[in-house]
Amino acid sequence: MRTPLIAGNWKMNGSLALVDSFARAFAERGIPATVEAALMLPAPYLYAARQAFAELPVALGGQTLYHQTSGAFTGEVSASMLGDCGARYVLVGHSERRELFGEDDAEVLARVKAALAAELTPVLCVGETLEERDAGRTEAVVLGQLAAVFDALAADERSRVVVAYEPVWAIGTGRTATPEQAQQVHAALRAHLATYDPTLAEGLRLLYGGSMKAANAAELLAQPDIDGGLVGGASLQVDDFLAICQSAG
Ligand code: G2H
Repeated sequence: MRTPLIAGNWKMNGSLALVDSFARAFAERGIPATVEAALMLPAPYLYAARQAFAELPVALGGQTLYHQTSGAFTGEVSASMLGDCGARYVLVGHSERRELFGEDDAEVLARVKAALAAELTPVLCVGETLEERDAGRTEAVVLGQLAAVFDALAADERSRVVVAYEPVWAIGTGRTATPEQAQQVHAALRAHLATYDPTLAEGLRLLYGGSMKAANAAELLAQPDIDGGLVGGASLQVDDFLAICQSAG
């Protein structure tokens, strides 16, 4: 039985005031006990969120990390720094990082390993562009991105990763994959995971991301291989985010 995970990704949005208002809303309204909620925050807000969410059932996460543990890497943030500030999760390989900041599969692998070494749970993001989908290459692309990391991990490391499928053409566009399109890719991802170990495939959580919102979450989350959501735009409105958490319950 996989516990659904609804992870908000604020991207480069938000404020300390928004952190506080989310904490108040979670305290007043709660989420179903069967759902795990997480917020991937801009790094400067993590420590304040650690205080604000201390008594609340909401995990925190970073949106990126650098693969080195420390040193002369001006502007970068290490896995242990994120952990110090309250993060339990960290996104790795989000398409915006791959596209805008040139993170390739080798860098994504190094960052996943750095996260695991610091006891953070990496949320490995994979997804195809519209061009790749139209060329019939969806599965080749996402399974390639998955294998680039999973082939290089030890068995105990693989089981500590969460995978998020985010079709690039559905990110922030308002265009969502249909539940059938998403399920098809999730099933392919799970089948690939089974080639490493059927128990791994059974237990590992696969999130869907890409314009998930209160209005479409329930039917996406009802798919057998969709174990939660990585929610961008809709995670900035507490009503929407809480409604998505309810849909997963
Ligand atoms: C995909 C998703 C969250 P949105 O990036 O990571 O964003 O829900 O805005 O499409």
